[in-house]
Amino acid sequence: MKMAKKYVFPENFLWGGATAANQLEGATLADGKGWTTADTAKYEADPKLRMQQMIAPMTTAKVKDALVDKNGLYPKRYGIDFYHHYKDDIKLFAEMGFKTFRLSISWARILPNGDDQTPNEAGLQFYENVIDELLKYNIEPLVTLSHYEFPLALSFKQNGWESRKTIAAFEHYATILFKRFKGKVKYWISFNEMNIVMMTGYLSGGLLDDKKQTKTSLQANYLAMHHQLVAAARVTKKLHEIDPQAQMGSMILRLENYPATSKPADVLASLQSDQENFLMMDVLARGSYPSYAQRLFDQKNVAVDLTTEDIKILRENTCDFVAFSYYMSGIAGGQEDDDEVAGNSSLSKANPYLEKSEWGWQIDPVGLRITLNKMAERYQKPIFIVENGLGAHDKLTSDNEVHDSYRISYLKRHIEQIGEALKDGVDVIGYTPWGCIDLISASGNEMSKRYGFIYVDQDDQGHGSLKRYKKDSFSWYQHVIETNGREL
Ligand code: BGP
Repeated sequence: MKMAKKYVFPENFLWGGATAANQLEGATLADGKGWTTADTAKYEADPKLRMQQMIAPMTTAKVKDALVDKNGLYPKRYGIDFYHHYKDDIKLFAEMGFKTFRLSISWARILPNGDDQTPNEAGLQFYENVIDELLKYNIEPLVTLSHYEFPLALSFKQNGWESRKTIAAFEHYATILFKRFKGKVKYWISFNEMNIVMMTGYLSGGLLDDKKQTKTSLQANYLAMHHQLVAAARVTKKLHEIDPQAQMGSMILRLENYPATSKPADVLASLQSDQENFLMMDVLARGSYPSYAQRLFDQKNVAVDLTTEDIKILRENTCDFVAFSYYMSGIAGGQEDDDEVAGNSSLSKANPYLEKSEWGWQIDPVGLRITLNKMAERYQKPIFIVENGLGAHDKLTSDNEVHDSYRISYLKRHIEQIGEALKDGVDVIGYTPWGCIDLISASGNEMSKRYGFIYVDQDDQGHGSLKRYKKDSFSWYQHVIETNGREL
């Protein structure tokens, strides 16, 4: 192993890995869990079909038949059966030396209809078992309350987060968890990539009539955004009341969009792309809508129902740390008639200085350092990098090995930049690469797009032994953690 130059990772730096319930657990309807939007995302592209298939009663055999293929397997988004493998999987995380593990809780395992008064004990017990197993190895659980899923019954009842009533339902759900896991879970995240609710209206917003980018749906998406913001602040308040030692983080998907050229209009486009990207974090980390928000809403022809009480709750309950996912950078501006289009960002433009992943995501480690510095200045709060990584087609050899040097190279270059950001004075508290064990891809690539240090034998159709194998990156990451980032 080549000695790398010394970095400055703090002794208590939280190295680990990240996952989400609906991409990991499997056991879709086990032990009383209700349907979620993620379980039915197969139909997202065709709302009419979704409505036909999913209208209540949703747990009838007919609906189940529609969702289960002829081999009895759920066709997609149903995980790698962590539900039944969690002990073995956590043992592997511990072997790698994880200090933290990011998981999400499926709301519908706790409250099958989203707003039941009494929780489903079996669901709570499952997460308690997982959390206890992590603590057994001194691994800090980092728990996301809502990661790309929503109880389907509540979508039908009140169109998900478009309804203000969903705030109270979410607060009730979160309160149950805070009480149960008090003293056990120190780090919480309210919503995964909350700034993406504009694009994932159905999946994370629970919006049944999300028609994407149409005028009507955009309005619903912005209402969903505002209600999630208020809900995030409310649960922050609740958490601090119930467990003062615990911390609540807010999380966004971070995309650095560089100006296409040094033309002022392109630089402005890049600035405006940042504003749109940071909007929700600005509210939750600074306590109020930023100065640019109104103009943005006017341009999009949307409005939010901000009340006096919302203003107060947002102001008094800012998040404890800021968190983000980072995979790539993009380009803003560069259009022909740039005066007219300034403010739009174009992700389709390629950056000639960067290579791309197999999925066309532009690999940009320095962009991570830039983002860390920007967020440090903007928020002045501890920063947690809760997703990063390379999705790739991995190949299991006949000796059950996976030679993923490309993944090691990607992660090494990003960790180097975290080291540089630490030297810049940025308070980075942890790093949890995405999909530390192979799981279902969120963008519909099933199992083909893998991120893990651990290979899982399952194909896109859900067939396979589900056996776990260590990839080359497993021992590499183990060494990184062991040397606290000094040897990469
Ligand atoms: C993030 C999501 C994750 C995850 C990751 C990788 O946006 O929070 O859930 O899946 O992206 O995306 P993909 O699986 O599409 O490669």
